[in-house]
Amino acid sequence: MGVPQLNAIPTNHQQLIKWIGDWAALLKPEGIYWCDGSKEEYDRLTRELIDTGLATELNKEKRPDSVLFRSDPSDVARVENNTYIASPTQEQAGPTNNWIDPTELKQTMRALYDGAMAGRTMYVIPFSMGPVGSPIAKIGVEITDSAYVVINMHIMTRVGTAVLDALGANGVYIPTVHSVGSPLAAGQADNGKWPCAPLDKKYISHFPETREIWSYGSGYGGNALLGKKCLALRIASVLARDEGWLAEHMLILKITSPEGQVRYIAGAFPSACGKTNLAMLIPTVPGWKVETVGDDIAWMKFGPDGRLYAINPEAGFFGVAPGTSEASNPSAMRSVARDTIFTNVALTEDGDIWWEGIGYDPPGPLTDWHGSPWTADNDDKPAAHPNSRFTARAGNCPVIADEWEDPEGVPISAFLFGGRRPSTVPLVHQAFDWNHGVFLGSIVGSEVTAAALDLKAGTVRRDPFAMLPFCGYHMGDYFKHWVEIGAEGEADKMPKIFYVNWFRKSADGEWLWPGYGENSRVLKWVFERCEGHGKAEETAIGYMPPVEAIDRRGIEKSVSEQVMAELLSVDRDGWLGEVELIKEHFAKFGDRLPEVLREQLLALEKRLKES
Ligand code: O2Y
Ligand code: MN
Repeated sequence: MGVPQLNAIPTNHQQLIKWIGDWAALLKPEGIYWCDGSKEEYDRLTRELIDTGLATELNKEKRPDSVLFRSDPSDVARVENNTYIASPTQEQAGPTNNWIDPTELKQTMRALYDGAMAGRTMYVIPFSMGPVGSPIAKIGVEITDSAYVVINMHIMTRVGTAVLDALGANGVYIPTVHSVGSPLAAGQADNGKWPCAPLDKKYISHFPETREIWSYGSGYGGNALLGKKCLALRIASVLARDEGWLAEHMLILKITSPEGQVRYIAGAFPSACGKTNLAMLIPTVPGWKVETVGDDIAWMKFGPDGRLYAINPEAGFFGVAPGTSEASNPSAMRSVARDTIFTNVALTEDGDIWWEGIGYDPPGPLTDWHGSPWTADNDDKPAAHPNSRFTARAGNCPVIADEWEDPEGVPISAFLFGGRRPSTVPLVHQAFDWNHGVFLGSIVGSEVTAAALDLKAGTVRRDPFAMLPFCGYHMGDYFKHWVEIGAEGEADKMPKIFYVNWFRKSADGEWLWPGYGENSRVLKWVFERCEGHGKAEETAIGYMPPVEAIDRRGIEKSVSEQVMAELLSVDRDGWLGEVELIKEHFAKFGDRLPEVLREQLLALEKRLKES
């Protein structure tokens, strides 16, 4: 006997209906429910999650229409070691991805999926990455046994009937399968406990050739909301390579000058470098305005005028809570004032949320992310998990740009790359041309602290284009794709490329640059360079602003002329050391490293030696 349909099948797409039926036969859920994306559906599922004890309803006065979830301690972040790019050969996945033979991986996972949804509902989520019907958008369908995933997908993507209408009877969709990997025996229930499988049974698998995503064992974030990192980056990067566009780990911001001139800038930064803060920055330079188009992912295609147009494929923000405050990001604080799903933050006695770095002391005893009592004396253990999150609607962001849902996208004038570099890398420098910019993207990295990872303090962890965990194929071929995109475009219509570093420190370990809203001073120079009138000097590493070209009005005391000169100096010896590190980094890509990048490195070395 087939699995019961809990509601009417809302599509004539026979291949999709068959695909759902085939998976239901393997997963053996109690019933199949097709999501319509309505508010009624969101409210009903949220109510069920509250009633079963998995979610806590927050104080309606303080945090309307918002809930808090606490995940299992084994399920608190993306699991990079359990994330696979299962292309036919290991060479196709390249040296930066975990690889398992796709046939073997599918066999292992099919065994895990057999009966995995017992006692649970199988939700079918039709979703669009990007405004429904946009020429840049893509449709996906996620099967999941997690109502938490459904409500998060409601916020992070466009879900439901409109998507099925756009798909029609024969449209193309990306099939994605997710199970928390915790089947229920007859009469058994979760009883408020977050369902997931142990770490060694978690699999986040991508099959680039067949454009499939199979996820098992985790209910958290990027492992489970399959539209985000899995589809919009890992699988989309493969589609972009094959179809001639770009799928990037980039924020998109709109900047308006006091004269009303508008430019759009996209920026790639490794995770935990303040991307959401930069996307929502409040400029300190008088008269300038910054608005948000996206905070994490950009999809870009050439428009009819030969410029690159970007959409934000997402509809919400899955932001890190700790450190978000009125001081660091007031717009994010407004975005989470209502309609928000919080995961793993702390709960106050009066039913509101709290996290480390929220900008005020805990208002009293808390319940921590484990669900245990917490007081300020427990400060050796954080009350909120360091990777605790908010899922907030982009439409609730007070600085969301009017055109954030424009199906045609916005024309990009500049790309920013950056990482955390306490030394060597200046506040800002500009690539000489596109290929030099690709070189800058290919060497993005952050210095790691002693505690992080298994690396020596001071080691630079390279994260090319901030895509290290997100590129669905060989990174050397990805560099080649960037070179080819540049060759396809007309030089004067392509975005100008910049490398920024907000994290430079002095010899005594003090931050040299105040960051946050003050970064608008650098954005202003970037804007002026795009307009063709920003002052710049040619140096061995690229074009750089002379000290007076960065507007310091109002911060002349905290960032003196001398400090500015240090921030904008070329550390010749540091860069010569960097060249040796880049050689080691490039060696990993063997003969798949484009010759152009090898030439860029040699040219940099030559310029430095001659300087
Ligand atoms: O840990 C997770 O599952 C989320 S990771 C994430 C979420 C939002 C935006 N970016 C990231 C990231 O790791 O780059
Ligand atoms: Mn990200």
